Amino acid sequence: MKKNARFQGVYLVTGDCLYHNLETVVADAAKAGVCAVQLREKNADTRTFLDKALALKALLKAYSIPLIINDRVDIALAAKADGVHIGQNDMPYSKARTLLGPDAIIGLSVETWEDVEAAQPMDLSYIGVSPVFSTPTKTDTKSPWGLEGLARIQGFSRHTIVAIGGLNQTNAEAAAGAGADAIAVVSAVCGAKAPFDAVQRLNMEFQKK
Ligand code: TZP
Ligand code: MG
Repeated sequence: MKKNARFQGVYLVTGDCLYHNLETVVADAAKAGVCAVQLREKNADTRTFLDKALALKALLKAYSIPLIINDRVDIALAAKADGVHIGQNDMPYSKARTLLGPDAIIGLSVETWEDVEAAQPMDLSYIGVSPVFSTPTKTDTKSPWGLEGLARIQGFSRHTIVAIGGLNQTNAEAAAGAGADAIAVVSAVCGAKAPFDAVQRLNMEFQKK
């Protein structure tokens, strides 16, 4: 049960969109071929978060691209999203699985080697190796894994590996070479003038390896 074929290539995590609104960025990314979209809202109130989730759910349905909700199992349930991405301080995996059911996507961030080991028995859709490189998008992180850490996890973990943190066109190929099944990006797409082109180029770089 090593690889989940759903998580291959570029995975969009939403963030501050510099040039377009959220729905335009997500629609462009969907057209360019992301494997998943995670709605990440660190400051939104519950109603706003849910409304965005419902809008993205409707948008992504046409592309059969899964919508994953960051942190909030209640929002995932209310929006009938495809799953959640949880961190080490969020709802524990076992509770999330019980609440969401056996078919839900559940991704878990791993920040330490202990996290990687503890994730082994869990029925996860993927682990998020966080962060690979330090990034201004999220500053409350533990030490970056680097490409060496990513490769070490790839050699050990039975899970599909989504790399996140500081990934862009300059290092997507190296991340793939170190064992990432997918790269999750915020600023490389949300901060791009042309999100469609950004996803296409990331995919091309990622697939070079
Ligand atoms: N988790 C670990 S790093 C990160 C998250 C959500 C932010 C990644 O953002 P960017 O802009 O792709 O470096
Ligand atoms: Mg979290």
